[in-house]
Amino acid sequence: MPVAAKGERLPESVELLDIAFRRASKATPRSDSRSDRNLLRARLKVVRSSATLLRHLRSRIAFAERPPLTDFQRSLVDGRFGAGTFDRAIARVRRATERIRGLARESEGAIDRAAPDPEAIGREVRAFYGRVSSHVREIDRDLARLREIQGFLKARPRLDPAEPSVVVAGFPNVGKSSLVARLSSARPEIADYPFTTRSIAVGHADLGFDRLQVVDTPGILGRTGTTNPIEREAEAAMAGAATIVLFLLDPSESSGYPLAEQESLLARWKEHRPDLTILEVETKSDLARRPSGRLAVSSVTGEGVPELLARLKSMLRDRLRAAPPPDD
Ligand SMILES: Nc1nc2c(ncn2[C@@H]2O[C@H](COP(=O)(O)OP(=O)(O)OP(=O)(O)O)[C@@H](O)[C@H]2O)c(=O)[nH]1
Ligand SMILES: [Mg+2]
Repeated sequence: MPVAAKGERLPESVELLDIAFRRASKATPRSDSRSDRNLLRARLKVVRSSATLLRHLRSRIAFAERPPLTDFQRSLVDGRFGAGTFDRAIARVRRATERIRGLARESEGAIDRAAPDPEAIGREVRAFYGRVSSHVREIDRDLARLREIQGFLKARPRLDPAEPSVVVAGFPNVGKSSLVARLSSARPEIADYPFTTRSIAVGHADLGFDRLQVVDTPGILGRTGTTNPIEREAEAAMAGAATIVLFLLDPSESSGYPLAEQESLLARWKEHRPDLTILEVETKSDLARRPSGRLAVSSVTGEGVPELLARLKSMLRDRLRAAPPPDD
């Protein structure tokens, strides 16, 4: 049995091969003829070990297939792990399962042809184990990645793609979570320092005709080349927003960030993603007000919140009207 140093996890491929080969070695075919038993045992080894491997590999990718990832989840995964990483890992695992299936078929034929020579049969089984092992070891990093991605998604809310959603975004500490708590059922942590929110969270708001998913995100600084995974998660949520991005600006600057920097982040997003529907809102209106033409809200006094909800409602109604009729 493979041994790992204390506290260290064995690579999934090593564990998996160990289980598959151990299970296969317990094959005890019944037959009066010794040479029949030899042949059957060898065939069973191939069939059982490949079946165990295939079952495990299929279960490793099942989380991404039943049901398939939503566009929003895909955006989060691409943002965190790099675009294409997920697809590549899935494709490589699928390819390995096909190769193992093919190898098993070929080996069964080769074993039959090698019979009744016990040494030749043994050689074929060992050759099968060797080839299968190298295919499984080759996808070790992909298996580890997929495990990581599965854990990441498990810790994130799953948005319903059939319901509208609004992603609340902006610089750190500008009052995103406070507004999410005002608008929805979510009860996020609120504190007077940046990066209080570390990952996305979702609450629901009742708009009368629809249930709106309100997504809280970590703050974004948007400095080129220095984004950390927490910021990337917020950017991915914004980029993958199904319906509306609520971009918050804090003109009081009590967040600690100059308004000019917040404005320039907003301008960059508008320039690079003209396809997004962005609603610009100024926060902390109890502390600072200025004639900007934007909606102003205060999560402390509640000022502007009913107007904001009304605006969201009318934007969603417009989208519903603009959307093509659903298929029968
Ligand atoms: N006066 C006033 N303070 C507010 C308002 N909204 C939020 N704050 C305060 O601003 C600070 C930051 O609020 P959060 O809601 O945690 O801000 P955030 O944007 O979610 O912050 P991060 O998650 O760190 O990015 C807290 O001290 C809040 O109490 C507001 O409308 N008025
Ligand atoms: Mg927050």
